[in-house]
Amino acid sequence: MATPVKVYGPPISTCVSRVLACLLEKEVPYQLIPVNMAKGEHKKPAYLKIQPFGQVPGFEDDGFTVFESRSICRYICDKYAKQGNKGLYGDNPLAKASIDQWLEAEGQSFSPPSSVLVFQLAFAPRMKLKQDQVAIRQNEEKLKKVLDVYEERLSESRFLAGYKEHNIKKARLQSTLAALLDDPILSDVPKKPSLSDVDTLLNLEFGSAMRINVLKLDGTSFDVALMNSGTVKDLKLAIKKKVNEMEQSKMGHRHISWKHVWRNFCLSYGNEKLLDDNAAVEEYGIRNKDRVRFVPCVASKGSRRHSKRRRHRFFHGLSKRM
Ligand SMILES: N[C@@H](CCC(=O)N[C@@H](CS)C(=O)NCC(=O)O)C(=O)O
Repeated sequence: MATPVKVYGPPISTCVSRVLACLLEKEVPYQLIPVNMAKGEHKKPAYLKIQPFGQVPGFEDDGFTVFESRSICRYICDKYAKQGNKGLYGDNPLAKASIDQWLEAEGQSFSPPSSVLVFQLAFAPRMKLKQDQVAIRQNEEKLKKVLDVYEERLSESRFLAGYKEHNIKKARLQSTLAALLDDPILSDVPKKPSLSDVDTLLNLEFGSAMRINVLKLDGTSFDVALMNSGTVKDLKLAIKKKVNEMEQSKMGHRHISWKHVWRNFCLSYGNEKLLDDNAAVEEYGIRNKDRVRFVPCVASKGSRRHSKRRRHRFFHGLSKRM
């Protein structure tokens, strides 16, 4: 039976426990060798042969030594790739690179301020040392910036690091799709098409959907695709999606309050206002390649909650925005 790997140092040290956590995940048997740091054992020549900087952890496997806790973890993951948590260090080059980058960020950006804070806030009082308030403030600031980055990353992904194979395929597909959608021939296709967008576009090809031109207040227009059986409400949704997309593709995306738009404007076809959301657009006589336009609509009395001045500001903004 192979001799267990040796880890030197007290498990209370975060660097030692980092290595222990990795060994446990990879189900690797280990032997924990105590190092009495209070007595300065980590600075003695015998220990310096294992860890030349006189720090814990030290690590030994088959008579070879490795130091630096994160390098020890990488070694463990590579050597014991086929056991325990197999995906711990990534199962493809991109995942590995992602894990490495976050390990570096942890080592270089997170660890320095958090170590100072752990020492100042947890250990200094126990050791009856005076806390350094300046160091605490400065490192809280530094740590906050790092945590903001972590927060941002974790808002879009469950873990800081790693790419699953299917996410890589999805990302590749999305980038190929984005390149394709840059072609002017496909200008109708939304930049992030949903399944129903694709469905509508296919229906456009087969004649069961229509393309409607929408004239804005500033005289410019854009096209939207709508199923032949679509209602006024569907048309409004398609317009909202398209306008939001056009706004997003411009620098400095502005928020449009659609509730207010539809309270003050409606769509019209010819001389008729499309006032019934549930009516099919075909009932208004709208067909493929027809044009609808935005027109001011006098809202019913109950919904006129804004002052004249505020409404004026809103109309003005809308005609500039859209
Ligand atoms: N980068 C090293 C840092 C090691 C480290 O700072 N260890 C601390 C305990 S967590 C230590 O040994 N401190 C005592 C000293 O530096 O003299 C690693 O990750 O292994």
